[in-house]
Amino acid sequence: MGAPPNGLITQQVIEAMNPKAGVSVSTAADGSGAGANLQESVAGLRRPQKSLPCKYFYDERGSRLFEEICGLEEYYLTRAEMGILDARAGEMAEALGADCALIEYGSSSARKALPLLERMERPAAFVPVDISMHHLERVAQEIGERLPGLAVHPVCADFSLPFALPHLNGRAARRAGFFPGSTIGNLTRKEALQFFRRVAQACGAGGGLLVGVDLMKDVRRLEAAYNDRRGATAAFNLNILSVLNRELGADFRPGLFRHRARFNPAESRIEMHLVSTAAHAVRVGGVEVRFEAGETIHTENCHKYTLGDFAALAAQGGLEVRKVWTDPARLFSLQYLEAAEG
Ligand code: AVI
Repeated sequence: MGAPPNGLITQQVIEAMNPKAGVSVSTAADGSGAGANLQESVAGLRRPQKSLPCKYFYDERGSRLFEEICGLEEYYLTRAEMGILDARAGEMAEALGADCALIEYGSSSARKALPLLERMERPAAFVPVDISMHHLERVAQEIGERLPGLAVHPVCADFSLPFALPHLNGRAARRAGFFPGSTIGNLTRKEALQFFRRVAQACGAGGGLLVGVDLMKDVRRLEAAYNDRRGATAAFNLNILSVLNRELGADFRPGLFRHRARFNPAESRIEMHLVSTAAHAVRVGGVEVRFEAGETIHTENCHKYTLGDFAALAAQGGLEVRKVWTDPARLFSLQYLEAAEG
C-alpha cells in the first residue's frame, strides 16, 4: 500500500518546513494513521446499517470531483456562499474585530478566507487546518501571494479530532474559527456540539466562530443538488470505495454499487448511500463483509437547518448567534457566533 497522494490517511508527527510556500507546517499526532482508519472503516461496515466516514471521500480524485460539484448548476451552495461573502465580507470582518487570528477548519482553497482577510483590520494571523498537506501548500502560497505581510501558520490535522494549535504571535487580541461550505452539515448534531466545544477551547475567552450553514428549502431542490445530471456526485460517492481499495487493501467492485441521495425529513438531512446491486462479499483488511442485494453503505449526512434550529443547536453548545447573513433567495447563510454570556 503506497502513501496516499495527499496525506489523506497517514500523518507524520513532526514540524516540517514547507519550502514551496516558505512557511512552517505543523502536523498532528492524532491516532489517524492507517491502522486506526482500517479499524474505523471495518467497525462501520460491521454495523447493521453499514457506514463509512465521509472524510475518506477526499483523496486527489475525490477532491477534484468535489471541485467539479461546487461549480454545478444544481449545487447552489458554493455559488450562494461566495455571493454572500463577496457582498458582505466587510461586515463579517467588522464582527471578527481588529487584531483577530482566523483559524479555518478544513481549508482546501484560499477563495473563502481571502475576501475576509483582505477586509479584516490588522489580521493577526491565518491558521488554515486541513487533512491534506497538498491543499495546505496551495492555500499558504495563495494567501502569501495576495497578503504578503500576513503570518500564515498551516496545520496538517484531521479537525474532527483534537489537535494542537501553533503558538501565535502575541499580537492576536482574539481568535475566531472560520468553518465555511456547510461542512457543519456533514456532522451529526452530537458531532456539531463536540466541534463547538473544541472551537471554544481553541479560541478561548472572547473568541468567535463564523460558520457557513445550508438552509432548509424545497426538497426537490435539495435532492437535485445531490443527484446532478452529469453524475459528478455519483462518481464522488463511489470514489470512496476506490479509496478503501487503495489505502486499506479492500477489494470493493465499485461497479456493483450505485449512488443514492435522498432527503430524510425526520433528521432534516440529505443522506448519501451506496446501494449494493447484488448479494456479494468484500474483504476489507482481511475481514469479510457480506452485502445483500439492495443493502446500503451510508456514506454522508448533509444536514439542512432553519435559522431557528441552528440557533437552538448553537445555544445547546453554549454559543449565541450574533449575526446572520443570507443570499437574497435565503438558500444559504453565514452566521457569526460567540460564547453565550452568563
Ligand atoms: C463538503 N460538504 C459540505 C458537501 C455537502 O454538500 O455536504 C459534500 C458533498 N457531498 C455531496 N456533494 C457535496
